[in-house]
Amino acid sequence: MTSITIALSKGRIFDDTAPLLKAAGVIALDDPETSRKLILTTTREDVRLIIVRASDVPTYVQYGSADMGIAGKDVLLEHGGAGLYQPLDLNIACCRMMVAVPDDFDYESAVRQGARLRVATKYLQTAREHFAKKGIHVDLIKLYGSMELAPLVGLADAIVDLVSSGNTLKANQLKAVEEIMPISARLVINQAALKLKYKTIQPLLEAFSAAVKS
Ligand code: PRT
Ligand code: MG
Repeated sequence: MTSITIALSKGRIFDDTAPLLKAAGVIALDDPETSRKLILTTTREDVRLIIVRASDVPTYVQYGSADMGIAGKDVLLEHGGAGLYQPLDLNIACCRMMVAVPDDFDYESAVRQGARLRVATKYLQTAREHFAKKGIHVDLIKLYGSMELAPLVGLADAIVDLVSSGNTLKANQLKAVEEIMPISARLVINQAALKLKYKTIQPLLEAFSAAVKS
């Protein structure tokens, strides 16, 4: 029997992925929110799940410790995608990558004047590429979370972050001024595993694909 390991993060990715996994007959035997187990067996003897940090999913799949994984496009862009086959947009965990500034900051005029902006973000690659394309001069400051705080305490003029409802921006007197791109979660597959385990992976891929469409 060929066994498949799927890497995913708990929280919104796990919640949104559960119905897709179920369509392929995969139901975790423990709840990752309450269990401390990092390896979850499932209703399918040949499929197990490993629970990792969202930003670590591509790494586990790249090195073949997981055959497949589910990761946000934001995470995949920062990782670079080496060794990963990305066959399917799962259309889950959707949000938008945005530039945001304090309510009272005139972003348009700062850009027009060619001001050098300090931008705090977890998404260095994506931010660098975006501002370079627009010809906006930036100093990027790497943060690991809670980017919304940075402009409030003078660390940055702007942030690049994910926005879904917009409530976090609003609660911190920030406004979105530019959309960089829409974001959703993707299925990623280790390129070598795809070849070696094709007979097991292909039906899983088809089940996910059908579940996404329905
Ligand atoms: O939390 P951890 O540090 O472990 O990692 P993570 O934040 O990368 O993981 P997680 O589970 O929070 O997010 C996993 C994936 O969900 C991300 O990689 C995105 O692809 C996707 N996703 C979808 C989001 C959001 N929506 C989202 N709203 N990820 C984060 N957010 C955050 C955002 O950063 C901001 O702080 O939610 C806040 C904004 O939400 P609103 O609704 O107030 O606009
Ligand atoms: Mg988070």
